Amino acid sequence: MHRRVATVVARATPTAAYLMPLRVFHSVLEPAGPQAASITWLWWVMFAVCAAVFVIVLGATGAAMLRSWMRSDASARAGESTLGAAVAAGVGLTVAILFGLLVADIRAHRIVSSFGAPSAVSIAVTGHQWWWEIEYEDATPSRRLKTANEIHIPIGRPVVFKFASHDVIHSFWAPNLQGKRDLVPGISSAIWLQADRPGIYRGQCAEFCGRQHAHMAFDIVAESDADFERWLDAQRGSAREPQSEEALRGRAVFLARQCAFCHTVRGTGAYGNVGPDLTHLASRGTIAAGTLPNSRGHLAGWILNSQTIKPGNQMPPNPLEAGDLQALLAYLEELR
Ligand code: HEC
Ligand SMILES: [Cu+2]
Repeated sequence: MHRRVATVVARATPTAAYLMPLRVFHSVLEPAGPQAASITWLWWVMFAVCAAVFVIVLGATGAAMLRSWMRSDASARAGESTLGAAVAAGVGLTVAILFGLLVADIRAHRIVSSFGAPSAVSIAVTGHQWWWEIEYEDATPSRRLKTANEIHIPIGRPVVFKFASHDVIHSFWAPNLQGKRDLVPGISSAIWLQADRPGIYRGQCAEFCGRQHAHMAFDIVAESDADFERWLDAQRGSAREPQSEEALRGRAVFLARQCAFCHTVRGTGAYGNVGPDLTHLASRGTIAAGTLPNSRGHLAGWILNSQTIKPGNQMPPNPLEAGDLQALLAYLEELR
């Protein structure tokens, strides 16, 4: 079932082809970790109780209509004596049901909001209009690393997410793994979550944050410990040295244009932080917060004029001469 659904979702959210089979349907009803499972459980409890109440109320209404249609005056008077008892039973049942749902709600909330075992992985997420800045924290500053929009986590271990916002209120929501958490400017907050099985879990900003709010998605890639550590090590490294003449020229273009004012490519002297860190851009499945697949053609379109793709975003158009553009693309594609 996952696979069939995955191809449907693929059209909506681009992913690197080799990762496709891992894409999981974006849904609260397909939980992949303990926090999401408790939310799903609560959803089903509410659904079952409300469905039962709905059927009972409709049944009682139908029965009452049928009786009033068939009854004589004498039986109407007899009915009045049972009316008080029926109302009392209804009120009692309602209170009991609401109390039961309250208990279920508190149970789910405790699981969702409790912090588990001390976790080795701590990820700071900062919301920007309209992308996600991701920083892996580490006690050793040189081992901290920044990336954007694609979050890797190990499976079977709790991961702490710490939230902040750079501008307006955003909301971090990966429905298969956790509930929503708002990113409010000036206020820091945290959640923890855990993924029990490998997969790519789509997330989406869930609080209207401006014109491109709908184009503010992210991916959580849950993988084995070994894969995760390999990924971390690769991401910690500085940018690769250009491997070809063309890429070398591309780096010169990158550094000569304003790109470096807004973007960081570690190891090159580009240390801007208005836009996403591009040190390992080519390792990511998508660009512009899940808006486009990370392919050469899409990158070219984005760089020339991102305003036609995501109007209003903070990156200005870059009219580049064809040779410079090709060189720049060759360089960016080497940033694995
Ligand atoms: C004024 C700041 C600014 C300048 C100058 C700028 N960018 Fe950007 N860039 C951004 C912002 C902000 C984003 C994120 C936009 C979004 O997703 O909403 C971005 C996104 C990108 C992305 C997608 C990254 C990802 O992982 O999603 C690429 C690639 C990129 N820029 C390349 C370039 C190149 C190459 C240049 C120079 C020719 C450049 N940028 C110039 C601000 C800038
Ligand atoms: Cu947002």
